[in-house]
Amino acid sequence: MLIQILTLFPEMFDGPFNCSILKRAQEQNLVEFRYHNFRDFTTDKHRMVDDSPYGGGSGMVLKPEPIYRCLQAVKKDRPLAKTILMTPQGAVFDQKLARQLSAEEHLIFICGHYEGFDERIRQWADFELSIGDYVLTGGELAVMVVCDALVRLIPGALGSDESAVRDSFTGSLLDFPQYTRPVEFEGSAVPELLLSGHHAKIEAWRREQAIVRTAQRRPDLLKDANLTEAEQRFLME
Ligand code: 6GU
Repeated sequence: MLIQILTLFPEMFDGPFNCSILKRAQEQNLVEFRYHNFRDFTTDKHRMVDDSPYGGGSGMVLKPEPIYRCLQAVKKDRPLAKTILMTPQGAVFDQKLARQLSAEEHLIFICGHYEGFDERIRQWADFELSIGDYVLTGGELAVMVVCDALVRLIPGALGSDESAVRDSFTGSLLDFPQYTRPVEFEGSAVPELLLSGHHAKIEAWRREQAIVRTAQRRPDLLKDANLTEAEQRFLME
């Protein structure tokens, strides 16, 4: 998978994209990131990427030309790449979108910055993404979140002992509680059942815990959770 990122701040990606699973996925050639600074596509001597808004008002607006030229260059040999504009006005990113995007061969992300961008930029994107209802100073951190979530879903990105199959949200349930050694710590013990070796009982307990936890913390997720009738009755009790 090739992910190309149009950004004024490519250096922001240095640390986060060179650790842990993202680093390993690149070393295994499962994903390649290329960064393009659209300031390099300006033609004026001040290399201006933004300007004041028509109609007045405070703040600066990203100009269309540098982003257009950058996008043309990036898409030249890959015209079918999906282009995604990062903006708080976009569709809110979730695990389902992460799964869909992880199956793409090639993605292009455009990071907005400053107060906004010229409206004409919108038409060059296939869709717009947000990572939630709060305002970031730019799309870079949002792209990192999106890329982290989708790269770990590429087959082979997680080791055999890390599994994306039973993640929270894959079945729309939150994770069950997990424990590791020691069996007792500061007066707090690991549930007996987990030490019993009873795999079927442990699986049943985990499923029940996940359901209860989801009902308590995120009841909105239950509608997509495919609960059995018995589980639904259990929740009503
Ligand atoms: Cl994609 N961009 C910005 N600037 N703020 C955001 C966002 C994106 N998603 C949530 N907040």
